[in-house]
Amino acid sequence: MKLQSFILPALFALALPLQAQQVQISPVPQNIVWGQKAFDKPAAVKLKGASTADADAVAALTHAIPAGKGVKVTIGEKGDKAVASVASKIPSKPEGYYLKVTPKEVIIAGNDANGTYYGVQTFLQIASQPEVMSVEITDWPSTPNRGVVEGFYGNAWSFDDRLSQYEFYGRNKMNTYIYGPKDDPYHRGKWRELYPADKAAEMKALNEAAKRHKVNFVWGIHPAGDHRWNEEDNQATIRKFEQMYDLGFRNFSIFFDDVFGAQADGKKHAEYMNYVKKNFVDKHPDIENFIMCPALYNKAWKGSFQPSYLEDISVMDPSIKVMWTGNSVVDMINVQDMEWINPKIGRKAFIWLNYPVTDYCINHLLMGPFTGNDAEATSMVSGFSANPMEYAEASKLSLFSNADFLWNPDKYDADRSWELALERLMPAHRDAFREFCLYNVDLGQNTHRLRRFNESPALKALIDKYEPAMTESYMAGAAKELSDEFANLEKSSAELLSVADTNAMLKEIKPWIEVSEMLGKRGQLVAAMYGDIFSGNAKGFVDNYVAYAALTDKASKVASRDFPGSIKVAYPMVGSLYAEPFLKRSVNRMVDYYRHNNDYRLDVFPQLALENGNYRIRLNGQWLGNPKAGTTGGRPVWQAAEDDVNPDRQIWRVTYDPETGRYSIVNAKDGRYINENGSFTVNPDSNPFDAQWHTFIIERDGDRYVIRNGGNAGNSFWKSDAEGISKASKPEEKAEFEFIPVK
Ligand code: 14T
Repeated sequence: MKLQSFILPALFALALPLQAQQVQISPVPQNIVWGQKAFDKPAAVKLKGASTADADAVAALTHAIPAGKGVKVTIGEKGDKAVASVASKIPSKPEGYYLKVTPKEVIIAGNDANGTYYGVQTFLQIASQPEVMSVEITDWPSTPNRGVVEGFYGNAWSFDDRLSQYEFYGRNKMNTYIYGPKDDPYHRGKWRELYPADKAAEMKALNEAAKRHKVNFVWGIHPAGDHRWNEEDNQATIRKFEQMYDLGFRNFSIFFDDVFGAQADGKKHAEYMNYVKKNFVDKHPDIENFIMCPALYNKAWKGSFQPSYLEDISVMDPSIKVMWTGNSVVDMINVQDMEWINPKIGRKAFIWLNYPVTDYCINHLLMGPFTGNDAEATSMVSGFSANPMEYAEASKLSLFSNADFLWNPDKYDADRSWELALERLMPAHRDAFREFCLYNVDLGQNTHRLRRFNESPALKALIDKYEPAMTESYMAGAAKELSDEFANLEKSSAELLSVADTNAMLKEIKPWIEVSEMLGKRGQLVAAMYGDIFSGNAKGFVDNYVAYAALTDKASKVASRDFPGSIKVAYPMVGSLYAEPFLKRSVNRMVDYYRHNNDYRLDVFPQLALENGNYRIRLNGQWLGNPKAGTTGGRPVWQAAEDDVNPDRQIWRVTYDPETGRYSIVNAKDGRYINENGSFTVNPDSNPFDAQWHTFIIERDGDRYVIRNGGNAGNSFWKSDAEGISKASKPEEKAEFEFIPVK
């Protein structure tokens, strides 16, 4: 490790001047040997073998570089006369190819049609440079079925989105597109109905486009919600599949995901699959893939389904592929996952990776490096498809690396692949786009608990370095470096916004870029406030605070997907892991300090509902008390009489945390915290002040107060129940408490 990191840079430094024109090829080829310059970027290619070679491969080549007088390119598949001289060099692997570039000629020889097509794609990457290098490549994919499953809930991709995807998959050597948009009625709700003529024509055109790019369009149906497991519904399935077959589809799937209870019957699913296999697939020998997504599609759910579910479906015809999302719904794939599932289903599972899908965290974009899947796991799958974001163009950043990973997992380097994806997808604004993406990697708190921690490493480093001392003193360096980082985010976002209307990807995610720009501005204001507070510049502090608060409010109102017919509205969240919490903490802290040390313009700050102190809490003339004080039992209860024996049992210490904006409520007698259920948390150590649980939002309503859970405990109001307090299920049930200060 040490040795390598010492020697490698030295080697590269020597090698670079000679090999300046080497192109980073993605996916990374299995074997590649570079030579010297071969020729200048070709303006045309003189083709040999074009009439026998795969027509899509020839079309892809001549679409990029026209046929004519130019560089000699020999093209074909194993067995073709044109490439007979290199036949022994063609790897005998599905979709493999041999590519040789010399000053004299170029040879592209596929082991099969896809191989030739992929050889062309590699050549086009090499030939994109002003000077084209000599090279010899033998290459093939390590994973068989590589691609995408359009399987998210939300607005389905448009026709044009999809056309652009297939072209992109072809270029990046992904060969599979599984069609399962949850919100296409003819896929799920109206699965029995045939596509009407206009929709059928669209589907046909999509399939044909996919084919041209060597993408298997797997047409899928989701009947499981209301299939009655009878002959009538079986036949409705066949009728629908026959319609799709007639339209040209040769790959099919059936989805049973997200159905539960009686509908999730493994025996019925297996019988149905075998029925369709026998009565449809077997009647058409040219059908390539038949895939199913089981109801139990991840290990975490095994306890919620029939214990025999996986065994029941394992009896399906062995040619049927079975999808699997891993250890849980949203999880990266490792060897242990595959070792667990494969024997259970008697075949290699087909991975449905729920990344970069965001239908469960719709306010976030996932633009970070594609990491976390084991290279070794790819040899244990029958296919691997990624479920993307409803933002088709933006998903390409992650899908680029998905393709790279699957083709050659051993050579996959997530960061290198990500950098290259940025360059390929946004060449004219790479640096700006990179800065934006760095702030859009985290998922926020979400039900599936996936987080990504590589948000804005530069900002994170500054926060770690400076924040602890920022409460103590002014450090000019800290203010400047923080301000510069946020200025860079603002500038980068502004650059992207200036071209957003003419760039398909930026247009799609424009609301996030707007929020990023505001985050950049807000960060600079906070850095300025930090200067103001230590120099005693009350006016500057107030002005900057007011600007900050206005921008924060404006950013919170930016919405995405609020077009007519859109399924849900998203409110873009950017920098949710480090940037936003840092700004919030800093501002809360500074405002708290300011409020205690100044009297100029205190009205601009949100008023604290309650000042720190001891209070009695009253409702309907009763007092909240702690009769079991000093034990670990009981709960806060309503008491008609004042506690004369031990008044502290009816006194509550209320403390505001400026960092989180939430209060803790602790009994004055025994120091037990009221928790999110309206009971006690016994041990204050397990309930640190900044805990997400057991701290509350208190709001004023006239001379009464309402209390809400905060953070991880959700946001339900408190209500009064027969005995004490508890969470309200509806806001209307909320109680309005009196807080009476105790001197
Ligand atoms: F079929 C599956 F493999 C699958 O992942 N199904 C859905 C998928 O369509 C969705 O995009 C994804 C991410 O939200 O998760 C699955 O949907 C769920 C997952 C849940 F945990 C739906 C409800 C859930 F409770």
